[in-house]
Amino acid sequence: MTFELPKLPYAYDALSPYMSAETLEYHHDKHHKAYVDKGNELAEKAGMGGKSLEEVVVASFKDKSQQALFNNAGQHWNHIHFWNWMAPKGGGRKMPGTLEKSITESFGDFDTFRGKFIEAGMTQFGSGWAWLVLGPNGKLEIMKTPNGENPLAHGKTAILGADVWEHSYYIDYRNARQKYLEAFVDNLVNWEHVAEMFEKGPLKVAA
Ligand code: MN3
Repeated sequence: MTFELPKLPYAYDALSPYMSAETLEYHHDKHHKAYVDKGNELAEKAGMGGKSLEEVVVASFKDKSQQALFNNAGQHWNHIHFWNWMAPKGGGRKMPGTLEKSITESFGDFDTFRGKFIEAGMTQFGSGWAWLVLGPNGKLEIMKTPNGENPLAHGKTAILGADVWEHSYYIDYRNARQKYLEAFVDNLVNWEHVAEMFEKGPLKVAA
């Protein structure tokens, strides 16, 4: 397949004031577009043009000579979902019941989940991502990864991810990553979409 830059699922100013139009213009139109363009070029060169995006992510992670392809394909996957993991008037603890039940069973309560997710983003040194993933026994787990790495590369299924690269928050929050992560959980998360990914269950990727 050819990687394509998806349209944002909302207007550029729809997440304001928690994420500005300026941030989304740069993040989507420049950063994500660059991953798509470079990813297509490298996938073609690697002879992986016929694979699905998920297959390219898994195969290029295993083959260390394809690190550059992995970086771009991984980031393409991450950002496709990142745009959908946010919505206007999102965030907070109002979410579909099955997901709420699983968060409570996995972490004890919502506030513990919130604290652990934010902590993962805060302790990811440098660029990377904080994740909520489906664990092996149906429980939910928190993960963090550097750069373009994602749970998919490790055989896990992400149902929520927060981009903690500086390009995701520096315009709106400068160096205050904590404030950005708090706003992400409290005001931006599209819990409906997280619940949809939760209901779908583990991703199966042949590579
Ligand atoms: Mn990004």
